Amino acid sequence: MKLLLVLLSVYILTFCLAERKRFDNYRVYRVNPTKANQLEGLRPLEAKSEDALILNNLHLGPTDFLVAPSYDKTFVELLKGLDLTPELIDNNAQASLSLDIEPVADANRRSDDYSWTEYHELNDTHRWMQNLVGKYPDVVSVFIAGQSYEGRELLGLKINHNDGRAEKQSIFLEAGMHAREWIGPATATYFINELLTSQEPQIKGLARSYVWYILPHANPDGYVYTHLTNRMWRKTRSPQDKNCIGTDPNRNWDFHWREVGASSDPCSESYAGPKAFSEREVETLSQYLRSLPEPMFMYLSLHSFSQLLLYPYGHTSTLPENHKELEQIFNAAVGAVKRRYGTRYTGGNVYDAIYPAAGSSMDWVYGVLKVKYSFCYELRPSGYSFWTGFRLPASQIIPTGQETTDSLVEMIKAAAQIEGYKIQ
Ligand code: 0X9
Ligand code: ZN
Repeated sequence: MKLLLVLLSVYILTFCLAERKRFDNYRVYRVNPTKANQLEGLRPLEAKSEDALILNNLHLGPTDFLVAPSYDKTFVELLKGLDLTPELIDNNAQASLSLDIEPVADANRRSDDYSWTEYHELNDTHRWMQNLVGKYPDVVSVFIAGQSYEGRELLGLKINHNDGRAEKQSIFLEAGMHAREWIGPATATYFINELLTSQEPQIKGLARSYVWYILPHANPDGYVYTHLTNRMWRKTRSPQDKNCIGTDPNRNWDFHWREVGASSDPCSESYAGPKAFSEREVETLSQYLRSLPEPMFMYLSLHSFSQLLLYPYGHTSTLPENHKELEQIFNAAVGAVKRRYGTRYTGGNVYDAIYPAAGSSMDWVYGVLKVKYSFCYELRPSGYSFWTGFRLPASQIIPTGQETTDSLVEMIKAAAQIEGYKIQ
């Protein structure tokens, strides 16, 4: 029996290792296009993600490329033709990735043994949420916000203190839309834990004043893929034309879909999909959001990275109608995120603060569901190294969780104050 188990483990291990995409001798280059013709010259690379993966959205300004050794020469020559000089950021991507491989989950770990000192696999987090229902049966339930292409559930946690308050509004927090942005889901679960266990009066008040819906993994297939195969995966996992896989779920929402800052090339990292709501994750989540019984007070989306707080819109530089109020809330939230560790956030409306990007969840909820307070955090780290940015060390989960909780407390307080609602 023991031998069988050993053989089985060896088989599983070999299978997984064989499956994992490797980046041996791939180089990471930073390129800084400053002219429109340079940007257009780089555009064809969007369709060549196997050769030169663009690690952020192609736009004017520093952009990191993960380049296969077989394509290195062609890449450098292409840049030369565009009068661009690449900066070498990493000479061997695989060596860097190997350094931050997470410890293999311990099969003997107790099911209530969940921590914020490591990044968790999808099933771990789903199991943890299921267990919370047993621990707080009067307050907690799980909800299924939709399904993924590969048939996984979009499992979330609802927190509702049934204390007789009439007409509570909801706050929906979504994370993990982009698969490789691991700090988002980790911060979402940290925040769940705060809402359930904190003795801090402000947090207790927050937990009781709203009906909370928290969805740590809005793109579960992608997240699993970042654990098993390719740490740098961003999109969903649905097959598309040109033999490419996945759509950017944060470009797939039916609000000014594909108008700007979104690609029509299936191989691009910001592919908007063949049509709005083509992705099962996005379509089912949108239906779920529409179906919620309580009026939605606020929608929050956690991404990483760059330390930005963003509000609508992504498709235009025209500011949303209540931008003065959004700015007021923004100031409260950005002030609070700094309090504990001095973490500096900037931001504003997506279009100007980051880059044009149409079809995000935040914009759809604001524009279609008419939720007045819709925000997106681009969490730690700061800076624009897209190569290291998605690989925030696990030792930063707790500080990120703490400062984001500080920020959310002040953000919601500021929004509630505008509405004349008292959190208690
Ligand atoms: O490109 C994106 O989708 C977001 N940046 S990321 O590096 N996380 O991919 C920015 C888009 C604006 N964010 C939202 N509208 N939520
Ligand atoms: Zn993102």
